[in-house]
Amino acid sequence: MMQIAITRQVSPSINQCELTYLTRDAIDLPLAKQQHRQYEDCLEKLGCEVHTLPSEENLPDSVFVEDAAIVLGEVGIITRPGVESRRPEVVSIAGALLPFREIFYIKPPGTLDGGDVLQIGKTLYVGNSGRSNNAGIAQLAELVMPFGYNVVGVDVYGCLHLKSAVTQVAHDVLLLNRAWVNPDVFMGLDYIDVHPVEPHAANALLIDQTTVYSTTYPLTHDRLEKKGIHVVAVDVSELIKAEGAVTCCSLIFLA
Ligand code: CIR
Repeated sequence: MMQIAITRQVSPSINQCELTYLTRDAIDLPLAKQQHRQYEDCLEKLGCEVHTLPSEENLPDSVFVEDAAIVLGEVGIITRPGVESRRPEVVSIAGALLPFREIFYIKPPGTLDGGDVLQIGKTLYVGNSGRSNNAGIAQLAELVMPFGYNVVGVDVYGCLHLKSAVTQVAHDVLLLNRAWVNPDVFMGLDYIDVHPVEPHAANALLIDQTTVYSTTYPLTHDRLEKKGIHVVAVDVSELIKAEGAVTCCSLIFLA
């Protein structure tokens, strides 16, 4: 079995990206591309076989491949993103997943962004965010039930996606911002709070025993290390301006 990471090169139109909670700040395209390549190198060093899709000129947010699909051990779910401008992104992602998984689709009126889905074992926590609606969450629950997954809807407030508010940093440890999500939802799991001056710091990407983490949040990084979390830092500052972070730039699964 190989660990596969699907990524996509940064779109030349990334400066037209969707923004919800951030104000627009010019993105340096060459630097964004360079940071993205370093992110891919990091995934490779951690043992992933990186499959990079070519950039999509007219899809500004298409580097954020996480939102287009949910890849479980048994099956792939192609999402229906909550914003119209991102819906065409799923076509090529479905093509990229087809060799590896049987594919199912979220259909109208459902909407779902992969950034709202946090998988912990056989539980899928799904953010009831501005992007994912009840119909989308219900469809997901029905699709994954035959494979033994339990879907738990989670309220998020004040941030884009569930995984802006909480991610996994070790087998039984989460990193979260409790202003954006209620920690009580995740019973039985331990958690680390982001540093109060770094509200956006809850997005981390756990690959095996290593947590890929943005250099933008040094105070929270410190907290992770003090708790014994093994952290590898990557600079994705230009992608953060597009309201993305480390989980959203890849789809990682075993095949
Ligand atoms: C958007 O608003 O959809 C993009 N600008 C950012 C998406 C980030 N995705 C993620 O965190 N999963």
